[in-house]
Amino acid sequence: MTTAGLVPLPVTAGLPGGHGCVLEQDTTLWAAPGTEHVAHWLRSVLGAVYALPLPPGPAGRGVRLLLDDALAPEAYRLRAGADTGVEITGGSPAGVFWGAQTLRQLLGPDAFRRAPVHPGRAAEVPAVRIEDAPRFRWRGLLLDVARHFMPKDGVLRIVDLMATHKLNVLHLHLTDDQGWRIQIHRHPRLTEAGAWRPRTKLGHRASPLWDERPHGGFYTQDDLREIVAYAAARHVSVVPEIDLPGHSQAAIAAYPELGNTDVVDTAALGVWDTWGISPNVLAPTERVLRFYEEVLEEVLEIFPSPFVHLGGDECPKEQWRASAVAQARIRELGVGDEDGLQAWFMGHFARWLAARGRRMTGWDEILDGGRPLPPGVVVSSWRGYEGGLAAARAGHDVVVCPEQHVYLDHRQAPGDDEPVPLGFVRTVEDVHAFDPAPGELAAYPERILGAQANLWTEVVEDGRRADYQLFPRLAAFAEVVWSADRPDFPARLAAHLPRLAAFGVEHRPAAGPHPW
Ligand code: TNX
Repeated sequence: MTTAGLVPLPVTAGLPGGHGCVLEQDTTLWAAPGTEHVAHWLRSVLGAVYALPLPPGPAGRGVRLLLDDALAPEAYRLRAGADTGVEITGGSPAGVFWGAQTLRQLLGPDAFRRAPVHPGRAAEVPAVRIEDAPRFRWRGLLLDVARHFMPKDGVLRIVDLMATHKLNVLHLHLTDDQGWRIQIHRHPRLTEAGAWRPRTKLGHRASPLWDERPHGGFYTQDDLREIVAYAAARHVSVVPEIDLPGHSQAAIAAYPELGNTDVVDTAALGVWDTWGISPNVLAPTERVLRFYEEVLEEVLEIFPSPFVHLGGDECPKEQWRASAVAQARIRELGVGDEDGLQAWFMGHFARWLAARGRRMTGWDEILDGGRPLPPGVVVSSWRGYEGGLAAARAGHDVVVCPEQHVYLDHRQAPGDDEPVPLGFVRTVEDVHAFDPAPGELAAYPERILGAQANLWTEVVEDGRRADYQLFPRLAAFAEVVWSADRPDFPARLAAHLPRLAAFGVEHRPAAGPHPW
């Protein structure tokens, strides 16, 4: 084996023979300007587990972090040996950081712990020569923190696990019918009222696993700034999602005037206590547009991401059909019908974001009705690949995330003994076989930003269950988006699971489900 069980697999990895490199108390670390944060990361991780200080030293020996702009930005080269020490050269600081992730994997499972279990055990890097670069530039994970809130520490831990797997986009689904999780100073009731829901009803899928408990929580703006900064130091960018005009009952519960007040008594609505899609959607009025512009102004201050996701999915149109206000709007705007009204709604925010230098991203329903999207809009293709193909044909960038393949809330084996026997069966092997660009989509490589695995959390109530649903499938997914060729995955995964276990991940065991 030439690859030391690396996941994701590098483009080329060779063991040239000869002795490896032992990192010792006096091993120095030299960081080219711009890569100091990688040095800091290495010191904190390896310092904790091997008590290695890695003091700054000369450029000629020890561990060296270098830049070479002849390499692609996220590419890196890693060389280690008794004579060479460890040299990581990146096309940019991101490349150096991904090389540092590979270095940690080469050290073995203990490198994933937070304190030494065998004090004095040497940190030994095998002799290797690795050349590596990612297949896609958008290597994403969606975390739905709306259906079940994930406390800040849990999110930071997920960012660490993403970095370990060289994933680089965290899509935070911050709002939904069942909860609003981002503090907005201008509209404080969004979290004062919208972040808390009463006992959830069993909803449409009767199972003891559907929580039936009151639930809530939200991030302050400083919490989110901290998450953004923590992720940025790990070359993960955070894309916020504010879902509209559907999936908005929590906002309407906080501010009833956002809803279709001529057809429902929105003042009587609470945060939705049922899974599925609420019929209570935003009213298509100027007042609602202004409200959300005010929300987004605060969102843009927190999240520097060039992409801002505004949902656009699953917006039931019954209330707009029944509402005199909405119907008058359709006539006044000349948009034809309710689909046209939704296109107007999303188009307004796409242009609003573009005027502020950001690009709107939306679920593939933003293509429904066949009206052209404003330039620069990105489509998340989740209902299979069709939306992605239509978007690519129309000249739009695409993030591929079909529910049939990469919805990690769905079960990972057949049988009733999975903790959550929901949805399509997607085994770790299925995820590893996922093709982000099948058929005609392959003809538009320049339009495919990459792919994303989505963890929706109706049935994922806490971090333990998130671990179980994510792993090891997220490792398989990460390899799909990083590595064009990926032979011998089972053997490498077997070497990788002990790393996850040492980190403290309660992954699904290879032998079968946990008995809960
Ligand atoms: C579909 S993906 C949804 C989510 C659910 C998920 C459950 C998308 C745009 N909508 O709201 O949580 O299925 O698997």
